[in-house]
Amino acid sequence: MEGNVKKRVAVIGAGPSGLAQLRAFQSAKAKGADIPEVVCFEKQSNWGGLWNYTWRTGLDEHGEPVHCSMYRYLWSNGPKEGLEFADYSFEEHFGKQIASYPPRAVLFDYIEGRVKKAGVRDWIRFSTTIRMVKYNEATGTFTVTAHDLKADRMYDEEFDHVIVASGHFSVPNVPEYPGFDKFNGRVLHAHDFRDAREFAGKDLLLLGSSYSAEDIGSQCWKYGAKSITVAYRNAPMGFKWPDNWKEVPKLERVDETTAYFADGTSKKIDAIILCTGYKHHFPFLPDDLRLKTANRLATADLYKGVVWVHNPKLFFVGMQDQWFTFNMFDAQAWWVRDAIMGRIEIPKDKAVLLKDVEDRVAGEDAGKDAHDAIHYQGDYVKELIAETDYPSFDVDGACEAFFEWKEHKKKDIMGFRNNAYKSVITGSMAPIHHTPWKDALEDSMESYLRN
Ligand code: FAD
Ligand code: NA0
Repeated sequence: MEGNVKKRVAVIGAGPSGLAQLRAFQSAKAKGADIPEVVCFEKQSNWGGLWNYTWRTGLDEHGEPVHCSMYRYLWSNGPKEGLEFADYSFEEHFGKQIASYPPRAVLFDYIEGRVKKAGVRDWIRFSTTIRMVKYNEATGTFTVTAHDLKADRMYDEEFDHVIVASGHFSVPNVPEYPGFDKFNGRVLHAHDFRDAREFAGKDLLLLGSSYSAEDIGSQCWKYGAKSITVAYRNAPMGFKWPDNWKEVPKLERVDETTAYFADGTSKKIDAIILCTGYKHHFPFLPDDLRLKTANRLATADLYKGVVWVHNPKLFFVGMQDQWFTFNMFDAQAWWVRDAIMGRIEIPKDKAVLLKDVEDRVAGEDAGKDAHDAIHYQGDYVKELIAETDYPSFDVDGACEAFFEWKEHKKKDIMGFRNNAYKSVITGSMAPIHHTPWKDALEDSMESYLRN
């Protein structure tokens, strides 16, 4: 766009993806570029997305669905060396190297540190939810309907581009099994889980066999649950679990007190936590703009993983399933910025865009296992950063940290967070944390950073 009339760009969401987008534009501005006017809309009263913890569940103070799916005592489930910003290292932020699996509050502080330094907070309209986005063929612009929740006022504004960065791990996928309506204990989804202490002394049933089941089960174990039973639909997680933890085949039904499984066994339980994943959910996008995709590495309908093939003025950031997170959002945000600023050309021929999506899907499908999937997403990150001025970093080194992490989990699922890895940004080794994860019941930033 350099040299053109100033464009207007709307960014929906100020989580890690939306903030990456703001930082991408700000970094171009800092290098002297004439950037578009960027307005970010965030429905919460603060930035950080999922990392902005709240005790609330259900509806918030304005009657809006609570976005947060995080819980107390959550520590990063992957090594921080896999997600470090290439333009803002942990050492720059904390003034020293820190241990590899920071609790939520520490990562929130890190995310915030970069955007505070960039000075982009006043680009964001907080407590403002986007209700609708419409594309106008005649003008080639989008009408964005925003709701200022504090003033309780709705208004429309025109934008040349919209970037959707509203996340996809907030709206729960909630299956129902026979007997849930009769069960005497609580049935809740992982999205509404907040404090493992609630389940101390209880016999718990978890459904699902992915990260939420693994981590919520581990939290509950750490804070004193009596037993954990995890029912899987397709395959067990297969870790070496503690003695009071069992994986069982699919749940068939429950009655008032007991769960019955596909292998004919049963277990008396006090509560059920549905760790059954999330939905890509965009109530503010009409049919012609709404992304419909499975949670996978190669999303449907996004050229280069970010451009809406049916209207290339619309972008999505962070919609993939995630091995890489913050640094992948950065790679995407820098690329989207350059596409909007005319530094990167998006092919005009829709067939080319569709072919790109098809190839990405085939590339992912060709992988055999998690190892291939990590490489696949690492290669995607490399592909994007090679096309922009995002600082290049050792993506293969980050993949190595993920491979080591997987091995550490296999060896000791309750102890993997006691390991340390080397930063691919600064080259320095993280210290081993002062307290083993299972004994660290207090996880404030102050206690984590005390070496
Ligand atoms: P989000 O963080 O979800 O942010 C989206 C933002 O959009 C939110 O602030 C939301 O309020 C806003 N928004 C949504 N709809 C609207 C609207 N209509 N109008 C205005 N604003 C809107 N990743 C890791 O790297 N390490 C981890 O340890 C890790 N742990 C996780 C634990 C849990 C329980 C979950 C669910 C996810 C975890 N993740 C982790 C993955 C997580 O998805 C990313 O770290 C990251 O938060 C994604 O950023 P995002 O900006 O794409 O989405
Ligand atoms: P997630 O685990 O919430 O992680 C999200 C799981 O749900 C799959 O195992 C799937 O089974 C199962 N499932 C879906 N429908 C079901 C049904 N009807 N009955 C039984 N089981 C059902 O979700 P997914 O999508 O990975 O798995 C769904 C994100 O949150 C991840 O990115 C993860 O990294 C993040 N997270 C991080 C942390 C920490 O950092 C903690 C929790 C979550 P199947 O059979 O399809 O495999 C600490």
